[in-house]
Amino acid sequence: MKTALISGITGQDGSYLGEYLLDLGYKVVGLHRRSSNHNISRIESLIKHKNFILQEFDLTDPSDCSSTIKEYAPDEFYNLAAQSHVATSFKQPTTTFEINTVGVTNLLESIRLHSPDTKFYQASTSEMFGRNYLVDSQGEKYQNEQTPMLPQSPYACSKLCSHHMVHIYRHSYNLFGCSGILFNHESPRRGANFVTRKITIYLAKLINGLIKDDEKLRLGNIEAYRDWGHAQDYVKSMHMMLNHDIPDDYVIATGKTHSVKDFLQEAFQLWDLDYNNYIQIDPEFYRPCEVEFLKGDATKARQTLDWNPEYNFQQLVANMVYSDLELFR
Ligand code: NAP
Ligand code: F7E
Repeated sequence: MKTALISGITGQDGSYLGEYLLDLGYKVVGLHRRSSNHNISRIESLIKHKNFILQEFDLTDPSDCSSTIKEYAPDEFYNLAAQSHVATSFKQPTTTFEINTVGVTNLLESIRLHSPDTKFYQASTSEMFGRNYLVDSQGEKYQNEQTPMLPQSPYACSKLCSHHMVHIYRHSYNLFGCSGILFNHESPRRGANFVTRKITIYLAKLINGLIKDDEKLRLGNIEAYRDWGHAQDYVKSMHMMLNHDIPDDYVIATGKTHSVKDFLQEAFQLWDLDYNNYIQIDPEFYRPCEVEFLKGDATKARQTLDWNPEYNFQQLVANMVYSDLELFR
């Protein structure tokens, strides 16, 4: 039985990846940081599984990283732990770097010293491209593994630095390290302060009569474009990367892009509602620097890993809306 360690197990992706690996027959050690209220809502099903262990862990602590790696010497380590909110990273840049960059370095060093055969997955991000894109023969903008990176936030910069650290450990020490450059992926388990979930929670409350007459959905830049996929599809690519012969980096995306406005339109039209009557633009939710356009080209992942997403945009939106409708009924 293979052993996989997953940091960030209480997060959206950690919970789905844990379920996926247990189904594949892995022993899974889920690493979560201590909190005063034991936040395990996303992992209740995992905790009941006989091959699942939940262990306290903080990747900003080098000794914790080193003792955890020594204790399990896992076959695979999936580093999903992060300060993952872009807007928060402008308010907490140092914390963001401590978790997203120094923390990753702690893990890479621990693996190099104590378990060099452990395969390592790093959660890189499309945010690293920032404002850069390539243009295809039809004049369409897109990003792939060849697109130069130009981060626009402390979050993106912290992730780009750890992305390079994985390269350095791969080339210097022959460590099996892969970075998945994942574009936005969402689900009913998405954190409530990301724009998609903020929209579907508001709509579900509205339909269930839980919104006061004058209470609007306050949003920032609704002109931004994102390539939105489903987290359940995306976690499978992480396992595929670590189980390919050669360690490498892959863009994971649907190849379709939609604006925040499109998301609003798609969600509200499920109830024949016009979103314009319910939203209010609020400068509080604008960022000091914005990434305006993301559309990924995942040709390399399709051809090399045989990875393909199952959910399209409409199915993703419907999945999130109907799930929240049930949650707030
Ligand atoms: P998420 O829901 O915000 O989960 C992040 C996880 O990291 C949480 O479990 C959090 O624990 C944990 N964590 C934070 N600081 C920690 C620390 N110091 N020590 C240990 N654990 C810590 O994020 P996600 O959407 O699942 O994303 C997973 C990873 O993929 C992240 O690295 C994110 O940056 C990256 N990513 C996400 C997307 C996306 O669209 N979702 C796209 C590209 C890359 P708490 O529960 O205690 O907060
Ligand atoms: O914003 C705009 C906002 O916070 C999407 C993380 O998982 O994906 C995520 O980062 C867009 C941005 O996601 C609101 O300005 C408008 O243009 O949902 P988001 P993100 O910043 O794209 C990447 C790939 C990651 O790696 C990150 O970890 O929506 N927007 N109004 C808003 N965004 C938020 N959060 N809230 C608003 O009210």
